[in-house]
Amino acid sequence: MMVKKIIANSVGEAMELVKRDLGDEAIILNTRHVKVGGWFGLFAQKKVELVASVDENPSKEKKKERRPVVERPSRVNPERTQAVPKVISFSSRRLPEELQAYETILEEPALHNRAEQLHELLLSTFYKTNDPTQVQTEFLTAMEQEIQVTSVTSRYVLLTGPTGVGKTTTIAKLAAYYRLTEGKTVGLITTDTYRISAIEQLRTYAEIIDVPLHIAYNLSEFEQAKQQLADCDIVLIDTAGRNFLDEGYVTQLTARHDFADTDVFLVLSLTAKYRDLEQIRQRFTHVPLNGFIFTKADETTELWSIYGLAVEAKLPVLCITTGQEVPEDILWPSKADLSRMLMERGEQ
Ligand SMILES: Nc1nc2c(ncn2[C@@H]2O[C@H](COP(=O)(O)OP(=O)(O)OP(=O)(O)O)[C@@H](O)[C@H]2O)c(=O)[nH]1
Ligand SMILES: [Mg+2]
Repeated sequence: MMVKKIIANSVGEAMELVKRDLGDEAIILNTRHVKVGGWFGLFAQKKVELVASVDENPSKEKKKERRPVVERPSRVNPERTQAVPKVISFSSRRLPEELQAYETILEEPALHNRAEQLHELLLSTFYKTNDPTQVQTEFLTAMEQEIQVTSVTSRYVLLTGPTGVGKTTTIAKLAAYYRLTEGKTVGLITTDTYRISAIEQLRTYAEIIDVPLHIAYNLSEFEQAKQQLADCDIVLIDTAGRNFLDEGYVTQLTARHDFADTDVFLVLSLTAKYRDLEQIRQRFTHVPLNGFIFTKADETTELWSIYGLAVEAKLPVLCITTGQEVPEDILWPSKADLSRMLMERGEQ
């Protein structure tokens, strides 16, 4: 194994030297900015130091392993890619100084399964363009391509999720939005009959927004309520919050509701730990979810859970809530809005 340290004026120039001296099989071990020369700390020049290695006697097996790790993204200008060594694998998690801000982002638990892929995207784009702005554009585009948003497609829309995440408040926001902004006829059903206060909470909203509310104590009453509201454009169904880390509650939910002809959204609070959110999401594998509603975006400094969950579950986002005020604290972001929101919050 030959290891070589190269100092050059730019990353692009350093990569050219690696290619010239060590060939296309070179592995980049580390990249950092250094100050060279000068006199008592004055007039030092800023350079790029790149440590690369190459196996001088690669066995057949090893050669096989060293397949290209970094694929050329198809969107990158082909003229610029000519100068980049074809086979480079990045074995170091360190990023060049210009991309340091991304290191914290890649540490996010929500990005755990994507960190390697995103790390490679960042480095390959930087080496091809030497332009942090272009890197950010590619990073945003990658997120935008993976994350999906959706809208309601069925007449019946059911919200489920852990206790206190904001299901009832969100139902009120949705009811106001569909009735007042979209001019639709809206009905409400609640199957949360465990607490009087829960019924009263929704009844108050129903009165203010001026939409009918039906209370269903069992499956037959639920079916009856659905029929009675069958003329509405949209019927929003509120359910009792449960500790869905306990799989038994997911089974109970499926027993109490008929999901045919219903859009089901899992409501999750962005203030919860990603690991818990991911576990809850996995409990719902057998429920035909149409997507997520994320709440309490106003109470957290980072929103990466949105990306992690949506991408892992391959499920779209319906909306995001941003406060306690009904009806205004709700957002209907596009894919582009979402990826921008994630980045902006991540940088704060
Ligand atoms: N900060 C903030 N608070 C919210 C948001 N959405 C709801 N809340 C608050 O969260 C609390 C619980 O809201 P609910 O709508 O009752 O939650 P729920 O999921 O229906 O609760 P259960 O039915 O008991 O499971 C209330 O104090 C709401 O005002 C939000 O987007 N941001
Ligand atoms: Mg509730």
